[in-house]
Amino acid sequence: MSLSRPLRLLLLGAPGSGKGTQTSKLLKEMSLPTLSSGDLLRQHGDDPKIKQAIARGELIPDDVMTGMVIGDLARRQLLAGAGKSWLLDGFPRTLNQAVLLDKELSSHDSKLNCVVELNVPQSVILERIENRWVHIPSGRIYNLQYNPPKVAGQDDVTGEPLSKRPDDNVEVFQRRLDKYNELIEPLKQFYAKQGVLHTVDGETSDIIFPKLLKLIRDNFS
Ligand code: G5P
Ligand code: MG
Repeated sequence: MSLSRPLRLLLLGAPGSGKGTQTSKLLKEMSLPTLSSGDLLRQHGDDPKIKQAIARGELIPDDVMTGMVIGDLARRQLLAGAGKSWLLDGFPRTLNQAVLLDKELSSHDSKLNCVVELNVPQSVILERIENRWVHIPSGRIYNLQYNPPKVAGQDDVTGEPLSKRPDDNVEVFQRRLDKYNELIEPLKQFYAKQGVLHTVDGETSDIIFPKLLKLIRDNFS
């Protein structure tokens, strides 16, 4: 799909709702720079305090996280003007992060123009997480039922070993979910007021994806 105007997209959704999965599906339809705050932390967050916070399911402080994301967008020259399209997954996830990002993007005339909440029943999510395996260097995601690797335990592209995320266990997952439920409403209100918030519902990523694609096609192509 080609776009007639820049798409600056944020995917919101509970842990395990499929933000990373929708990102990879979208990349098969269009070329789009993407940034997942979780991947960024897992790939570059060598600080033991960051590793510990992730393993406990706690959030990284807003100023640290915002600095990392804005730094990465700037390094990749995605802030260089209003003409670039890109996708954010997992950031912002607090109202404060949203305000800080909004301020930075406003100064580049490139505010988020499409915020999509993936609304998946939380009852179906836990099982997905227990069966998730990841290739940390690329961020590629697998699930033993939904999208298993071609060879058990190995990344499809590099053949390198897959890992379990330290925060993918029942106790930490519940903490992440509780945090999400506590923080999401003010964030949604912030973007609803700007007229850019959309919600797509579905029990599976295959049900959600065509809805997401249609939304983008109807508004940006
Ligand atoms: P992350 O990495 O951003 P979360 O908790 O927001 O983590 P997560 O867990 O990465 O989100 P997701 O990306 O929404 O979930 O879901 P996914 O990986 O695509 O899908 C989950 C699993 O389900 C996969 O195995 C997938 O294959 C499978 N699946 C997908 N669709 C289906 C389906 O239809 N059916 C089935 N059966 N399976 C399916 O953040 C991690 C931590 O980093 C820090 C925090 O500590 C956070 O806890 N962090 C931040 N801290 C502060 N501020 C921020 N902005 C931060 N961002 C990250
Ligand atoms: Mg993810």
